[in-house]
Amino acid sequence: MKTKNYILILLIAFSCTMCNSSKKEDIVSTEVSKQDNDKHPVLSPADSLKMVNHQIEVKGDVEFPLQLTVDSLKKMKVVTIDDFKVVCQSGEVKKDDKICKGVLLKDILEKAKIRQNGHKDRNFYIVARASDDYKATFSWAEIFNNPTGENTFILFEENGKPVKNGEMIAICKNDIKTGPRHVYWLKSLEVYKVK
Ligand SMILES: Nc1nc2c(c(=O)[nH]1)N[C@H]1C(S)=C(S)[C@@H](COP(=O)(O)O)O[C@H]1N2
Ligand SMILES: [Mo]
Repeated sequence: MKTKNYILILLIAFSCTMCNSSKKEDIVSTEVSKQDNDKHPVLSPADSLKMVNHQIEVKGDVEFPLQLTVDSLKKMKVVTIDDFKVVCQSGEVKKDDKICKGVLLKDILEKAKIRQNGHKDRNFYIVARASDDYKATFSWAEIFNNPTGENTFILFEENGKPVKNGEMIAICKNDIKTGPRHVYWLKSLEVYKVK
């Protein structure tokens, strides 16, 4: 009887060490993939030119899908944004614009008209996606029921010149670190309902 218990305890102890070692491996592997994701690939001028879109698509759960160019944005209500800094999550200042021009994301979404089924149907999220598949996410409440809605823009001009890295950039001036939701090479604005 005693030996049986002893073997049982040994077995339990052994399986516990196995669990721990596999957990450690998991942590190591996610750390490695995180590092890879953080790397900023340096593209050749030709490759970065391939990332440029002349129009952005507004699609998903909208009544009027749109294809917007810089010219079509200029025909909407253009706003001027002063002193916009792009700050990476690391704290590094990546860009310091004295003046930019753009259109409110809110105005674009109102034009495309989110397909809402009654006033309680407001659990939507909006993905600003770039050609390199970099993306940022906004929520319906942030844009339509929060001051962030008055601070989220699609830019087409920086310091009196067309924007670099594509023709349009999504930004959120309200963010603490503005780098993450600064989406250059912008390709689409996608509206989805939370399932
Ligand atoms: N399309 C695209 N937009 C992007 C990124 C990216 O990799 N691709 N990097 C983001 C990050 S991490 C930061 S800090 C800012 C500034 O990045 P930059 O240093 O490449 O200008 O842009 C953001 N927008
Ligand atoms: Mo960043």
